[in-house]
Amino acid sequence: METVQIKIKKERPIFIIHPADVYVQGGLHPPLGLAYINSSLKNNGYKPNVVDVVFDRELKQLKELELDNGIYLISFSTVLSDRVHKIIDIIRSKDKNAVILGGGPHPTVRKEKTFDEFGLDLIAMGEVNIVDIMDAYHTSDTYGELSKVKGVMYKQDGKLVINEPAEYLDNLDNIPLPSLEDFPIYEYFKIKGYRELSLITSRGCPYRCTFCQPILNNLFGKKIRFQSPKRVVDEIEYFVNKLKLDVISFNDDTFAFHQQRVIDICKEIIDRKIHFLWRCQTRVGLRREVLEYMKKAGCFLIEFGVESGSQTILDNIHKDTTVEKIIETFKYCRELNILTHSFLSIGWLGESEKTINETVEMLKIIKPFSYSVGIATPYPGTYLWDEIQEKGLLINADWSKYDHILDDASKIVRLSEFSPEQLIEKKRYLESVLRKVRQPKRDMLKLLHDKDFLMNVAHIIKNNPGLPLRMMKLTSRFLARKGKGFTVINPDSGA
Ligand code: B12
Ligand code: SF4
Repeated sequence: METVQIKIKKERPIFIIHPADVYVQGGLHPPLGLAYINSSLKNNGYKPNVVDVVFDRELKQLKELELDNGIYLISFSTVLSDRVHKIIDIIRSKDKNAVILGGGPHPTVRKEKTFDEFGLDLIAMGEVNIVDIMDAYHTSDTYGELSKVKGVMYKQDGKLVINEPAEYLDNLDNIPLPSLEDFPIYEYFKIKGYRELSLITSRGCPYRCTFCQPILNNLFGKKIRFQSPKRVVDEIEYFVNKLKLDVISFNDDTFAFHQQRVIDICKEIIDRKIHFLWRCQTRVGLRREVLEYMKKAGCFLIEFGVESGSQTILDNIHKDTTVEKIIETFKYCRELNILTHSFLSIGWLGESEKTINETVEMLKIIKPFSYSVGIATPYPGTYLWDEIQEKGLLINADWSKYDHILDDASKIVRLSEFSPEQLIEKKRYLESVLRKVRQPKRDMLKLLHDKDFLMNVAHIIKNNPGLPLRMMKLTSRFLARKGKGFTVINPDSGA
């Protein structure tokens, strides 16, 4: 007679932990990766508890929770390492049977090293099947079940087991909507001053910028995958209506990679008469026609990974673009009244007085509406990281400094002729140039007179009567901060 193996299900409390800290965070959104995990678990009969400590510096929520026999899921980037240590210490001190799982960029790229660094029980690399993992922890023979789950590594009887890599999902339309509602979204709205969520409509990026790749390839595979325009707009419609959003921020690595798809998404938004404002991050090189559609569909701001105005630097970092394309794209945006944000960075291999001056010359032409100036940072898992390891250039592996927006990043590595102090000086210099050349008030005024924008806002107000007040508050905040921009809201550093 055939023997049937019966899974013995024991309910273990599951905690999804978002370890970010508003005081060291640039950009502020409920975490999408964890929201996707949350929805997959809920759709499969689990009842995860979300613990978002982003506004809880002292980690009071965790300290006050009764923790026993729990399974804890944490997602983190390198810069959050210190905080994750603290969180894990609290969990371990309160719950002797805790099972702590790590995923997201840092564990994915550091792999087995993360076991020693953080004392995790399991590491998920990239797009894993969370339900399979959780099922394994709810059966009598956990390790037997875990051995079948792709994309994880774990310790069994003190020995490291590395399973084969996860297969990437073929069809992104089949993923359930991210369960963002379980995160304190109203707190996020409150601190930002407007009702914004971020969504992601594609996974991966085929480019090979040295400071970014191959992290994305490791997380999401080499092939870029897209949600269909219909699914994208279904998701937009759901969140706009349910949460009465003012703004959506599309956080795809490069939202407009497939330009025809962007046109199709815009047409769908326009046809369905969904009114909201949106922004996205993408590369330069968009056709004017695409930008026209984007504008009509409510896009008011595009964040471009410009990095430098020196072709030498663009080539060194494998940006695969040209200064001419940057200038052209910014020109189109200005003509169409789309605001622009320019991500800039300095301190690359080959950076010199000459390349900084070339960047200054470009800034005088592109005049971005808002900007951030980062410092070349070798995030682990990038080509840049490998290169500096080989060349023995690393000065500091203190993960808390790994945020390219902050001045401390100057102390991680010396790639150029500039010392850390000189780099900070150059950063300030570029910022002062930007303050002189930009025309944010003019850009805003033009936008406030733009027919498409005004029509869109008028429709949004019908749904969201609180919007005018929020816009007034935002405008005064914007003016008080001399128009530095909307995107970054760190109340501590003001970064
Ligand atoms: C959007 C984004 C942001 C947004 C986040 C918005 C949001 N709603 O989450 C904002 C602007 C806040 C942001 C900020 C920063 N970011 Co960012 N960001 C991204 C970006 C482009 C997409 C992230 C995302 O949403 N992915 C989609 C979700 C579905 O994927 P995911 O999070 O990886 O989760 C999946 C799996 O990994 C897995 N998983 C994830 N966690 C876990 C946990 C467990 C337990 C398990 C089992 C599985 C699992 O399941 C998920 C579904 O499959 C990534 C690049 C990328 N493509 O990932 C960079 C990226 C994550 N960011 C990066 C950096 C450097 C930063 C900043 C330091 C930069 C800055 N100063 O602004 C800050 C740090 C913020 C912080 N506190 O961590 C780096 C991280 C590098 C590193 N080694 O850590 C990345 C990889 C970009 C890069 N190539 O350099 N970022
Ligand atoms: S920096 Fe942008 S274009 Fe370059 S690899 Fe990363 S996401 Fe792609």
